[in-house]
Amino acid sequence: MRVLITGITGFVGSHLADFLLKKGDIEIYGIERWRSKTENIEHIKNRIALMGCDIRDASSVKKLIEKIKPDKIFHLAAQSFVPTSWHAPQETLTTNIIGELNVFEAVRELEINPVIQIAGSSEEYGLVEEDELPVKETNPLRPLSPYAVSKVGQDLLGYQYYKSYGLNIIRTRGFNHCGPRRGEVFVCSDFAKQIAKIEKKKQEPVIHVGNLEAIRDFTDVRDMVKAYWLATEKGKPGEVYNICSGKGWKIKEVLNILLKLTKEKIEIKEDPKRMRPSDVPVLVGDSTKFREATGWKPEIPFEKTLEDLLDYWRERA
Ligand code: A2R
Ligand code: GDD
Repeated sequence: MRVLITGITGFVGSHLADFLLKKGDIEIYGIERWRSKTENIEHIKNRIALMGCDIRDASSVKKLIEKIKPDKIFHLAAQSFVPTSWHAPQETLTTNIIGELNVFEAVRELEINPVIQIAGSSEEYGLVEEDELPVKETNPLRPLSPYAVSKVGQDLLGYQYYKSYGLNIIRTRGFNHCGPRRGEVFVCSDFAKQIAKIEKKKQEPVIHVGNLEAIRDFTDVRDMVKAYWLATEKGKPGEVYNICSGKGWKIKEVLNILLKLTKEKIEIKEDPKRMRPSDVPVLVGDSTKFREATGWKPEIPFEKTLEDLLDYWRERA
């Protein structure tokens, strides 16, 4: 089987490649840009095929897909950081929506029909009312950032290409996920990295934080990539599935778990620059539909995920 992972140099893509390599019998293709950092896939670089491609460039995407003729595509490449989407809304919408359009159009024009997984997001739900929790796939989408809008666009474009052209598109809405290799700007990594630096005396014993009141539903990335695989094996084209643990954690609790893993005495300081123009207050999901379709359930406890993430940063601080 030939599998293409867009976004293989990123957090989720690199873990998905690890997972597929363990399965065996799969040729893995990934894309890189000339300035891509390849640290996340350094350990597997001789076992995967990397090809140059920018997802925003239709001709580059078409040539890539024509060469590989993949059986499955995991479309993970994206501008994935919510705050950046306020500073660079156009780049976010272009990369995420037009990038995906380029994949669909290439597949359509080449008259191939691989299974395509689209990495949507819990951010698509945005503002969720108390009585709508835990959120089901049928909940209204009320996105609160340009990033969230871009993911709604990706999601609906996936639906439309399935309906109009019969493309084998399966949409997943992943709730928050973390673990080793998580980009340093995202909350768990940001806090863990600061703690690791404090331990090495490279930062004063003060941790800088944003909105600690938000509530998020976390899954370990290693469970998340298993779910993405199962989505392509057992999910139904045209359908959309929530992937989540079903448990909400206040960001303050996340910070407290991490602080318990260190002996350092650390002061907490709110940083107004880390506040968002509008932050989604609470996202906790219901993944019954996905669990019933695939038998998936998350296995790694969140505390273990945070421990592994802190160790990851300790090795790098
Ligand atoms: O920045 P790069 O060159 O290392 O590649 C990133 C890739 N990417 C692109 N690839 C090709 N052309 C582009 N114009 C382009 N822009 C970004 O997407 C990297 O490999 C990946 C993003 O990785 P992370 O920021 O670590 O995201 P993560 O957490 O792995 O998220 C995966 C998916 C995304 O669609 C999120 O929106 C969703 O899960 O939550
Ligand atoms: N990044 C960050 N830094 N977030 C903070 C901080 C901080 O110092 N302090 C509090 N937070 C809060 C944010 O305001 C947000 O409510 C929550 O922590 C999570 O923020 P992020 O880790 O940046 O993730 P996200 O929820 O915005 O988006 C991530 O999850 C989505 C759902 O899976 C990204 O991975 C998206 O790409 C993904 O779609």
